[in-house]
Amino acid sequence: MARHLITSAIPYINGIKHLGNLVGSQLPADLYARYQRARGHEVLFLCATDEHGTPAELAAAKAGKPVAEYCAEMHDTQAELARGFRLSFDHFGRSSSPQNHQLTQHLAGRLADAGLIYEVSEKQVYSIADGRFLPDRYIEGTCPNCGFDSARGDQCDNCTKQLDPVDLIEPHSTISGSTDLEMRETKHLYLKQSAMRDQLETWIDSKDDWPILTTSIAKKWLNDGDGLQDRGITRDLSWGIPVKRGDTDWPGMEGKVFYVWFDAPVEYIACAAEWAEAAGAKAADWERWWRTGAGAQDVRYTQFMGKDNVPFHTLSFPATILGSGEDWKLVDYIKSFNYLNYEGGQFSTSRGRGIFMDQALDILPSDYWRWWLLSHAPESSDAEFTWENFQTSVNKDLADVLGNFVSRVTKFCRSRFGEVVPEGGATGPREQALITELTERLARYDAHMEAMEVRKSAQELRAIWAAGNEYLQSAAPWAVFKEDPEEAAGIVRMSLNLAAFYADLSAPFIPDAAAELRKSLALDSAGWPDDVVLALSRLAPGHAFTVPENLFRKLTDEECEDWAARFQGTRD
Ligand code: B3M
Ligand code: ZN
Repeated sequence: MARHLITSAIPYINGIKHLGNLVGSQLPADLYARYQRARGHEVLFLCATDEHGTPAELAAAKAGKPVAEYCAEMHDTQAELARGFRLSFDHFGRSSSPQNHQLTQHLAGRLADAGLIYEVSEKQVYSIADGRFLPDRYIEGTCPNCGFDSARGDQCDNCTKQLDPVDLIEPHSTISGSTDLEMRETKHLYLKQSAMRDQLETWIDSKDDWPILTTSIAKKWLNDGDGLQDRGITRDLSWGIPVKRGDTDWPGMEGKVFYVWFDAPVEYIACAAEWAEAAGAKAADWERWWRTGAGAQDVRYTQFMGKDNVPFHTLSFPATILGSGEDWKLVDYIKSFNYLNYEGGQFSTSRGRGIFMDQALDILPSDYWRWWLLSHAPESSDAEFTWENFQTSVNKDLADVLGNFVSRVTKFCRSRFGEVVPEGGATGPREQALITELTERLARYDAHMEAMEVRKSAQELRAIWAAGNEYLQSAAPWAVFKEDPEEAAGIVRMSLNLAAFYADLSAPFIPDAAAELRKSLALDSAGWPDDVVLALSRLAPGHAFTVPENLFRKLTDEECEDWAARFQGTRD
């Protein structure tokens, strides 16, 4: 039994996430976590809300609420939506937790002790109209790297370059829109990432199995300009983790907080501590996942994220934990994603364009979305959601292939043999051929799931469903029954076992439908088939079942047109 630590990028607290956010990290991480659990491995799957920085402050201001109150409410909302999408986190934490405060301050202290933090007195953008400094998202302008005109102070969304507010061309305040900005003196802490360049490069070079998307972004920023730049890790904000050196004050840093991207990845560790505390467990219980001295050298750690988050996970966060000189576990594999677009443009949180997690669940059960999103995951390139494609995929894959197969075999069995697995009939060449095909396909499905090839896994699963449909179609027990009820019984038994096989194999993608199917078939436990022959004899003659409700319904042209009109812009 292996041990898998799995984290998804932690979503910003600043509002309900859209489906593009969901498919870029949390959903594929859930697929992988469910798969590894089903294979019998020990899994710790963590996610949290990212509650600091300008995104949180700006969203709270917009909602007219104190930021702490806004974050607490939005955390609950996001947790509820995560449950709605059946994201199977072992813990959904908060980067504002006491554990993260403590650990972030501790790591900063260790970095300072190691000589990796220095103080810089620098001029920063100050807005006269707003009476404050303008860090990160409080300022926007044109990206000096690619010319994108709404680059934020900390990063360009278009080219992923990490920026400093002073880099922006024609900057303005996002609070007031004012361009009446001046440079004022303020002191900040910098992390000497440059000193760790070689160490980071050696580490990244050792990861020859990482996806190209991950390593190409890491290398790009490792070699950008003169090499890895040092990063400011503090901000003039009131909401966040106060700058301290361990638990002692940091002279000159009063009233400042750590930069959100400094504390957010630390939450991956702190979240494990939150998980242990919530479970009434001891420190040793989470440290065995995170500290190599406590057993984490045996852990396989996988992170999931959108491509814009890659620089922070391949460079900044490893710099923090390597620089601490402590025995923290480094990530083993980073699975990153491109973007999902919506009907010929981008999803847009600010313009309300596209489908948001709450709206999606209002109109259809989560399995419909999980299936489409995962089977169209933006892996090798950006992907696009269209209602037409969604309708086709739901109707063909879920309703016509899987749903129809289950419905046909269970209803036919009920009408001829009752709701019980029939006796009689033997396996012949037709069944042998099916078993051979399924054995090959199962091996491929396992290999793709293991490799986190999300689209290929979905394709293989669909092919496994289709193989059952074709078998049932050509074996045609309804026709055989008239001449040879014995033989028909054998076909039906095989088909009912196929349905059971599908319940297990499909669960990581469509957990609710799989659970319903298991319940109807009275399967006592969830399992993972190692051997197709054994798996297809799981339901013995005499085993009682009930015909399930239709697992999936078809989407009509009319409703898809209505939804397309409803989600083209501005939230209701
Ligand atoms: N909150 C950005 C995002 O949600 C950021 C990820 C943090 S991961 C430590 O895409
Ligand atoms: Zn740019």
